[in-house]
Amino acid sequence: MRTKVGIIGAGPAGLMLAHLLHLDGIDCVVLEKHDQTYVEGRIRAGVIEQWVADLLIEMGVGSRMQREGLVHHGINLSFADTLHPIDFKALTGKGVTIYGQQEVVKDLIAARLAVNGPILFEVDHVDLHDFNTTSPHVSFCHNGKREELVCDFIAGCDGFHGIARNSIPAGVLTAYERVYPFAWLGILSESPPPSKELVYAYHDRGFALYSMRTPTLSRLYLQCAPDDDILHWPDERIWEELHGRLAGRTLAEGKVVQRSITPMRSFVVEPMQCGRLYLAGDAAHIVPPTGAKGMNLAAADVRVLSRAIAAFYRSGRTDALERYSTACLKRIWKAQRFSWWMTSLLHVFPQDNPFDRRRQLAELDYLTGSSAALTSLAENYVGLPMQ
Ligand code: FAS
Ligand code: PHB
Repeated sequence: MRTKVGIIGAGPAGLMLAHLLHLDGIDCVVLEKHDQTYVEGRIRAGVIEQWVADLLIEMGVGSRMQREGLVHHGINLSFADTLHPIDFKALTGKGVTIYGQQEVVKDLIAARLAVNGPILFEVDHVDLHDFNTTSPHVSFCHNGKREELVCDFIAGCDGFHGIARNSIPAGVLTAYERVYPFAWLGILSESPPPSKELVYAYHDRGFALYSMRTPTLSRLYLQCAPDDDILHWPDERIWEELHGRLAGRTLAEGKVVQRSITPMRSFVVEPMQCGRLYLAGDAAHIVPPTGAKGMNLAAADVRVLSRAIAAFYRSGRTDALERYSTACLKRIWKAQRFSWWMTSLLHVFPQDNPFDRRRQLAELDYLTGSSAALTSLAENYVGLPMQ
């Protein structure tokens, strides 16, 4: 098999890259280890920054998002028994779109299949070779047969637990990491959310987030212990905590149709490339979901990578490819800072003492009373301008 770009992983990063390259007339092949149903059923992010929503529409894969997505003009902060609405539209002129990551993935896979773009599901034993040469290749098994994909570039879009990052020789990458002393227990519940827009709650009993997928399907999160077991969280206990941590609103209960516990970490590797292998999305960086940046950063990486690859095929120029890491890392570290700040502001840290609680409450009080501080929160949340 021969193509221009071999893409490992059919998550938001890999699929968006494939469609952006297709729109530039550049051939690529997507290799995914799971089957289509699994990939399209995975519950993850739900907040799409304004420029990402605009890009999905520009790419021609945004029509269902425009029909079914929820456009929000702000969020709410809940603390000290009070709910504080924050109007991003008034502060920045922008908002966000609430539309499940798996819906974005479904739309991108449908677009890929509609243009007969090669996407192979259920591949395994994926190995990357010779990416320090001008003709890298990928070996893998598909339908029990060993295959070889020869290409000009490899895009490692295979997430945090993928093989691409680990294929880079030791000593090339530097990793930066912070692991948080808590996790998120997330549920999907057939119930209306407590507010039309998201509620981020700071409470002595721990953080809580009241998000949604539709006006009748809520996505709710609770701060829990990092090694907590989902079996220790029967529905009654989950609802008791969700009621207990919410101020100024009543919460309707419903049937819990999905539940999971997600560890919390901040992680970045530098550089995000080695020879003709380019890392994008969670393969290169992880943010705690408090800032809702995960999927949006993946989109930013492949926006930069697709332009750099297109410049190479258009004019043989390699400068944008050489600058790929530097260009992406500027945005990634700002998103890391914002996600760490939101996480530090809104979670209860086991090692903290009553002084820290008062400090967090004072910061929330300052934040909700200062247009300067609110504007900083708003512009980071809706998405900083793409360079
Ligand atoms: P992904 O992990 O989405 O995709 C990588 C793909 O590569 C997967 O389909 C995987 O199966 C495939 N793959 C892996 N190894 C492979 C191999 N060897 N061969 C072939 N394919 C391979 N962000 C938020 O903003 N809000 C949230 O609430 C939120 N919740 C999250 C919950 C969880 C459990 C996780 C893990 C992440 C969550 N995130 C959230 C962050 C999430 O949105 C990620 O940032 C986003 O999925 C990143 O997209 P990709 O980089 O495409 O990686
Ligand atoms: C979600 O809807 O899944 C969601 C929203 C905001 C976050 C994280 C997750 O910060």
